Amino acid sequence: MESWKEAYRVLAADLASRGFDVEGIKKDLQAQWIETPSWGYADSGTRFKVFKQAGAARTTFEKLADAAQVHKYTGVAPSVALHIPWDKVDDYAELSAYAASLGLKLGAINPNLFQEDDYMLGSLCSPFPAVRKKAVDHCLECIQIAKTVGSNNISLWLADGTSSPGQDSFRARKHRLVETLTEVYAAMPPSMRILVEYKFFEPNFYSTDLGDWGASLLVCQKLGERAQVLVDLGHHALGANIEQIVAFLIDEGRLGGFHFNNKKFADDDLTTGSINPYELFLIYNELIDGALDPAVKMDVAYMIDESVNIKPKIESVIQSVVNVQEAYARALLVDRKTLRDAQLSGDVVLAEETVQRAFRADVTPLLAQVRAEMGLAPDPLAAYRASGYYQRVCAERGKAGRDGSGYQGA
Ligand code: RM4
Ligand code: MN
Ligand code: MN
Repeated sequence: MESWKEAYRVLAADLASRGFDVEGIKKDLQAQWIETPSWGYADSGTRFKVFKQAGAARTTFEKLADAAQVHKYTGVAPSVALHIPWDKVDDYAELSAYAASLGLKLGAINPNLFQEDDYMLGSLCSPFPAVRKKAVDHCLECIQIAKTVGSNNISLWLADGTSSPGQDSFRARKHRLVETLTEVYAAMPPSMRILVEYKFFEPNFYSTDLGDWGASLLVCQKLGERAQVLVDLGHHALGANIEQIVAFLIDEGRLGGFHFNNKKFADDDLTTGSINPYELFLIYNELIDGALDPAVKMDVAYMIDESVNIKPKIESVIQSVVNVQEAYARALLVDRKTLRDAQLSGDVVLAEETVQRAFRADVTPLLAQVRAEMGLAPDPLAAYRASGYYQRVCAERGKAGRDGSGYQGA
């Protein structure tokens, strides 16, 4: 018998004896849905250098083929987010049909409003009416694309801000933003929503028009119910309590989605869970707490937003998906009754221990069992590595390059 099976038997027996519904936990884990980013499969880098990798996807079609590998081995990554114009194609219906042929759906459409000269002073907040119109038109084009590919999420990150004190009026920019986004919002069909991301700095370093969750929430509240806040884990100052922000947004019915990644310093876009898995777990702890509250309405899009610069891209995305699964699995093992009783009796130590006990659990055998029941191999990364896909695409797409074990020579 494979060793994880015995470990699973012991874990399941322990959980059942502590009153957990093991079958329910497995169902929750099987229903998990983590969207991966098209841009995670293509070459990317820093402002210093892009190290081109053999095997990196060169076209949107290749990005989808790679995303399909992540779904094939994890079973929980069935959709792919697109960035327009990075993923511009002539025929979106054809792209959508190709995705379907791979067992994928096209997910959030991200309008790119930060790479043209016209946007030097901003896009939706620009002082120039013609530039604002151009930015609105691009968002409207993205709404059309979303309709064509059957996606219900427009995911907006705004690079707008100012670089020098006095450059522009903060309040005028705020008014322009609400005005332009009102036009965008009005063009969305009732099934569609806009996810409004925030980030505290960069590319502007004096002010950012959507700099924190408060600014995003405020704008969403002005737009309407189908405007919700998107939390990118890299977009906060060091030390910010992201799980509390998540809890507040859940409570207001305005948590629209996540961009999962991890940071050491700022918007580092590292593999999710690679730096601070405890934070990711505590976020899932709040998500489950919200999901269990009948007074709360939640519809959250779980997406990865990473820039895979050094590691082989598909492997890095698989690592992220698995780390997100692990965080969710651990958070499902929090003894909620003990936690609540400890909180209400002021037993701070027991409350913390209850949370930490779940975090310390080894959920590998539980996830292996979940995968086995989905007809998957117990270890997605090992199964992907054994498949030979990477070697195949390296041969097809480029010169000899890297594999997981190091540089192979040019
Ligand atoms: C931003 C933000 C957006 C991403 C762009 C490229 O920092 O995270 O979500 O689309 O980068
Ligand atoms: Mn993001
Ligand atoms: Mn970012």
